[in-house]
Amino acid sequence: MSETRNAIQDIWGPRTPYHGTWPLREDERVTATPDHWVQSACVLCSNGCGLDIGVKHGRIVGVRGRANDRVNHGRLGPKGLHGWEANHSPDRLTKPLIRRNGQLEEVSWEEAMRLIVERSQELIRQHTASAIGFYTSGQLFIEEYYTLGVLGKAGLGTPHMDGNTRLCTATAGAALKISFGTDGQPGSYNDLNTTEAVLLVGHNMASQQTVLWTRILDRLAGPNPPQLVVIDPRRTYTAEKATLHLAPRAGTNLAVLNGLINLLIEADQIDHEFIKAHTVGFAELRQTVEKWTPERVEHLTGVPADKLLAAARILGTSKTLVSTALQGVYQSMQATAAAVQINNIHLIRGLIGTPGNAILQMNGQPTSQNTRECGADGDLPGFRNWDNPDHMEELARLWNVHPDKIPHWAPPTHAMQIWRYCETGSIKLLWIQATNPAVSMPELARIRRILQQKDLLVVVQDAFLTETAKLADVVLPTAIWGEKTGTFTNTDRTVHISYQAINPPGEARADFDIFLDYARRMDFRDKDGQPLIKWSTPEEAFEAWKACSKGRPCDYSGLSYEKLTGGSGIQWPCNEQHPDGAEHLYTDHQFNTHADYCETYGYDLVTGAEKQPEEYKANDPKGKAIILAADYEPPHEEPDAEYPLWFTTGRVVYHFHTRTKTGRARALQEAAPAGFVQLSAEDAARHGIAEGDLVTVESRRGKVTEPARIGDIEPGLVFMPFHYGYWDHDEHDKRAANELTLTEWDPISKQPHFKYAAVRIRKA
Ligand SMILES: Nc1nc2c(c(=O)[nH]1)N[C@H]1C(S)=C(S)[C@@H](COP(=O)(O)OP(=O)(O)OC[C@H]3O[C@@H](n4cnc5c(=O)[nH]c(N)nc54)[C@H](O)[C@@H]3O)O[C@H]1N2
Ligand SMILES: Nc1nc2c(c(=O)[nH]1)N[C@H]1C(S)=C(S)[C@@H](COP(=O)(O)OP(=O)(O)OC[C@H]3O[C@@H](n4cnc5c(=O)[nH]c(N)nc54)[C@H](O)[C@@H]3O)O[C@H]1N2
Ligand code: SF4
Ligand SMILES: [Mo]
Repeated sequence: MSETRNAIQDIWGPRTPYHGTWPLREDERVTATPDHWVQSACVLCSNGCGLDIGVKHGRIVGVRGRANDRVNHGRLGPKGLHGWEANHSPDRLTKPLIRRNGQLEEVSWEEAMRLIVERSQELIRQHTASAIGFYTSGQLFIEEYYTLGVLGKAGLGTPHMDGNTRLCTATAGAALKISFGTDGQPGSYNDLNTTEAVLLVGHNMASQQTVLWTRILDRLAGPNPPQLVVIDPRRTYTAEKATLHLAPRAGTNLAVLNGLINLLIEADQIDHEFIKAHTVGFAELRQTVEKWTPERVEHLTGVPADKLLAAARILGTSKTLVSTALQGVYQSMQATAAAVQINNIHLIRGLIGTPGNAILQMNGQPTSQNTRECGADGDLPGFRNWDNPDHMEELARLWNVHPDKIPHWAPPTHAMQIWRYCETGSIKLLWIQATNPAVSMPELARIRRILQQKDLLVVVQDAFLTETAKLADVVLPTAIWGEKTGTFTNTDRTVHISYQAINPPGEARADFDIFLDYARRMDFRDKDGQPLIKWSTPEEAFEAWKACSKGRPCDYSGLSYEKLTGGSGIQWPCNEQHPDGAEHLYTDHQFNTHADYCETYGYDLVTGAEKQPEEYKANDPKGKAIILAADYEPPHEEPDAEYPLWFTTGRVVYHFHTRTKTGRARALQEAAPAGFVQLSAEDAARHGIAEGDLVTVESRRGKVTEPARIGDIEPGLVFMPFHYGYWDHDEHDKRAANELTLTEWDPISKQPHFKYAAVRIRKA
């Protein structure tokens, strides 16, 4: 056993003040000396740190950061250094399972696949392919999503395919599309090296992207440190380092952001020339934010007027700015409307497309960018527009099918609606891959009920017998990271290759091979009677995806497995014009809003109503960015006499989601073995609760009991991490935060609201 640091105690590692270059720091943790190293990247958050997997006698024995990678320069965080232990957990699934007489029994792959294929064919005969739904992930590889996207859209022709990315980064995609015409992050992580100010909204970067945070820590320790504005109702690790921490009431982001924009306009700290030459919609923004005076913002959000003024001064006077948003925005009220206001701050200040300026509408999951790019969520591959007949024809040509085969008569079904269709019985086969909705979806009692519905065949494709798999009718055991080859893309568009290092256990198979097997057995054909899916290896699938992405913003055509091997990850677009990738999009301030190129014709930000193509074309922004304003609306559920407290949920640094991996890595699980209820000293005192006392938290939908953790949170607000399901716990003792959350979603991105609900508490 050797490690370059104990990352459990020392989360971020030693400071090396930033003076213009990144000193080498090759973080490593191995339990034995590897016989060889295999190139990969970390899949335990969206940062996508480059790493090598150490292998000895066919087992993973550790990892080390890749010093030459542009993302992390060798650095790794606690999850990256420890998470791989889950690969060798003794409770990995090794055989397919089918439910018989109420019990899951081991069967052969032949039997399991035959059951899925026979049911699919029967449903298509009786009801059309619309009786089949896919709920996929933000944790597979490009090659897998693309294969899935093609077989779902051009093979089956079902509109019901989305990912858990709906819970994660649907709002990031929506906000980028609305402002700039298509998805795609305008800036880069490297902008943090020089920026004068950083705005983090609802994003606990110190905990959730620990390696990215070390860049900020090193800037703070160096000359010319950036000013840091953090907007979060809790005093997080991130907020602790802030120049200015604004702690608004849950669900009020839009009021705070409108207040900030109002102050920027009032102080005339805006770029009139840029606004005129490169944007549309400014007048309406000015009108909408006008009434959000600091006093009004303070009254509604609890953010003191002088703090708002101070924050606006930072945002208005710094010559460069990096802004990020994450779940405190995306999973809260008016998610897309608020995320778009962050884009608007950059647009009215003209801070985009140049070094030091970045908007990071953050991703969360390691490969959620690719779910969106490949159209395995409610999007079409290559950021194409389902409402644009030319885009549909392009896809049909690529896949050699008739355009009408590809569902596009309405927007693709979003995940919340897919679950609703399962509930009402119109979807009769739900195929779940690499996600654990029995812990991660809101309102778990409802989700368990749906999963157990008699006329719904539930297929779960996972490496572990999760809470969801336990309720499935068919369980397919899969290979995971390290056991299969593929590529994926992080938040700042950096594409990495991850090679297979070891064999999967038992009969577990790569998701890629399962999809190919299904496509073969279903005998999907193109227009000429040839097999629809013309690839059989990940590299061939990558080549097919390159062709599909060519000419679109996420252009991969200049990449190859060979080019991705040996050095650093590479950013898209990578093509003839940008042979080594591009740090910034929109360097010429021409945005992707042309009617024939854009991914959406837009929405009303408050109601979510979709705009008609004719309406968009009549006012074609032709490359100008779109400034869209929105006024504040109150949350769907607010505290009242019965449930007097706000409830919010999120993460801790040591665990990833439902802990299927981090709960099986010894040091991570020991560092955070159980859930907790975080509440303010005032609320604790009022209820006679002391640190560590068991607290019962109850909403209209359920109740859970966990120990109290007091402090670092606004009075009136209760926080729980959502990591703790019951796979390693008493089955009957339901303890997940999502027992309490509500089934509501953003009108535009359709992302569910995990960040507010009304609850009451008592000492248990
Ligand atoms: N350690 C760890 N890292 C992870 C993950 C993990 O599970 N564990 N998951 C990855 C994934 S998939 C994701 S999506 C990201 C998520 O990363 P984050 O978004 O940073 O994580 P959260 O803790 O869900 O939420 C962030 C903050 O939102 C705040 N918040 C709650 N309500 C509001 C509100 O109304 N307004 C504002 N401004 N803030 C609010 C919470 O207090 C919380 O600190 O992390 C990624 N990285
Ligand atoms: N209350 C509350 N709920 C939330 C959130 C919140 O902040 N608060 N955040 C939401 C967000 S942002 C997210 S991203 C979701 C995450 O929620 P989930 O997606 O449910 O979380 P994971 O635990 O990452 O589940 C991934 C599953 O995929 C399996 N897996 C890993 N690799 C592979 C693979 O290669 N192939 C296959 N087939 N399986 C694999 C793992 O074993 C695991 O069971 O939770 C959401 N739910
Ligand atoms: S920051 Fe994210 S990608 Fe990097 S090592 Fe940590 S978990 Fe892995
Ligand atoms: Mo996420």
